[in-house]
Parts: sequence; structure tokens; C-alpha cells
Amino acid sequence: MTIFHFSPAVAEAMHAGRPVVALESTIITHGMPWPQNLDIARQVEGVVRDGGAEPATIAVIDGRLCVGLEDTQLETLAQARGVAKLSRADLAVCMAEGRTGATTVAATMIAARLAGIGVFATGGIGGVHRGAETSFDVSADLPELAVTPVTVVAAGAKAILDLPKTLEVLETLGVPVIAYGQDMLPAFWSRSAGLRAPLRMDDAASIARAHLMRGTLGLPGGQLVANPIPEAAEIPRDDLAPVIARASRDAADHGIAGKALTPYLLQRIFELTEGRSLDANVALVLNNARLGAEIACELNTLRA
Ligand code: PSU
Ligand code: MN
Repeated sequence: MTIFHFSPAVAEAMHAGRPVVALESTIITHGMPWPQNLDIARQVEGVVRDGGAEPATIAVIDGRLCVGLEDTQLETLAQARGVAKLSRADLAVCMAEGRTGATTVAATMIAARLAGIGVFATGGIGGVHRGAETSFDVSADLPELAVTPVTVVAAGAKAILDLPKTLEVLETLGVPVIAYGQDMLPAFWSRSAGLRAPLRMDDAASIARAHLMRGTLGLPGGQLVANPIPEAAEIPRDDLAPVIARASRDAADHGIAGKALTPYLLQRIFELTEGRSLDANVALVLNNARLGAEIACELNTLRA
């Protein structure tokens, strides 16, 4: 049984020892509306290529774990309805049943590690939801960062989450949270969460060295690089606070929970900001793809 399927472009890059950056697919199927999602997915891949690395968008298609998607596959996935959102818990079941699903941060990390890819760029990771003290809703992305050795570049955790609790859990799990080029933790649509990040690094080469150092020390798990959204694209925290509060209330009123919560909140915030949240989302994802490519190139140089 073939478990993996490498796209020709990714296979060639890996064979030639060129840097590769993993990309997730849940952001395409559940994080952004059609048809912008397809355009953005293509742009992200383009930015990785411009940065000197090969993009490997990861998804499960008809039971096969695809590392790198052909453009037609990307297009099909972007407009598909009812695609499964796969995390650590459901990845194997989806594959065993020969079905199709999009990979979250956790599942993409698992696939990247198996494929030998050290760097993964995305928008935001999942975290501890507001009200987790009663709902217990903590994303599987957090424990994944503790066990799977992949460096994940994100724009911090989404402001829809409880950021102080998310930081606490990451600390408990021993996950390095590294703000890139600033002291404060970025909060996805805004450059600062109003909280200091535990760690700060200012260049891709140091991040790549820290990635390798964890391996040398025999530490499992990855690193979270929190890359602030470009200033021109940021939505100030005060503008977003009432929108997030409203979206969270709507979710509670409609009984939205579990896997459906993150996609619901993102969609609701998109509606409430009349698309402004998506523009910011695009800018930060592209920015993360750029940094991801840079780190992957440095990692490649260090390993050579
Ligand atoms: N950030 C976004 N859009 C998304 C996600 C994160 O801007 O769609 C997705 C990622 O795939 C992440 C997942 O891994 O949401 C987390 O979902 P949950 O909170 O259910 O673990
Ligand atoms: Mn959850």
C-alpha cells in the first residue's frame, strides 16, 4: 500500500537536496472562503518558491497522504464541500477508509516529519479556547508541537483564543515560543497580543540552529515561531476586540463547539469585518511563507 504520494516537484526537490517548506490544507478548506482560498494558496506557494524553497502543500486525497499538490488537486480541494478536517486523532482513519481530508497544523506536522521536512509555514495555530476552563477545548496542535520535531512559522495564536492560557500550556509542554524580531507575542491579525513572548530571535539562521540543537539534545517536539503581521496589514487589537466578542457570543448561542468552532469563528469574523480579516490573513500567511522559506534554506545550508 502506498501511504505517501510526493508530487513530482516535491520529489525532485527532495531528491536534489533542495529546501522544502510544508503548508497545511485546512486553512484552504476551513479557514478561508472560496474562491479567494485558491488564489491565496497559489500565492503562498509562489512566495515559497521565490524564497528559494519548494512548497509542499499537504492533504489526504482518496486515502493517500499527499506531500505537494498538483494545481488541479489544489483547485478541487479549494472548492470541495464537506471535506474532513484532520488532526492527529482522525488522520489514520481517513486514510484507512480511502477518504479525502484537509490537514490541520497537527496533522501537517505529522506528515512533514514522516516526509523529512523540517519547516512548516501557516497562518495561525490552534490553542486554548476562551472558556476552556469549562469546555476543555484545547487544540491538538499544542501537544503536537511538544512531540513532533517541526519548526512551525505562524503569526502567533489567533486572537479568538485565550492567549495567556495558550502560552501557559505551551510552556508546560516545553514548546519554545519564539517571537520573530520583537519582544511581544504577535496575535495573528495584530502585531502584539499585549503579552511578552517567552523567547525572541531576530534571524532565520539562529532559528535553524535552534531547530538542529533540539535534535542534538534529543528533545522531541518542534518550535513555534511567531512572526508578526506586516504593519501595513495589521488590524489594531481594539478594533477587533468587539468583533471577536460578538463572534464568540454567536458561537455560544448556536451551540457551536469542537472541531466546528475555529472555522465558525473565522467565517463569522470575516463577515463582521466585511472581509477585512481576510485581507490581513492573506498578508500574514504570505509573510510567514517568506520566513518559512528563509529558515528552510538556512537549515539546508547547516545540514550540508
Ligand atoms: N488558523 C487560521 N485558519 C485556520 C486554522 C488556523 O487562520 O483554518 C486551522 C489550522 O488548521 C489549525 C486549526 O491547525 O485551525 C485548529 O483547529 P482546532 O482549534 O479545532 O484545533
Ligand atoms: Mn478544539
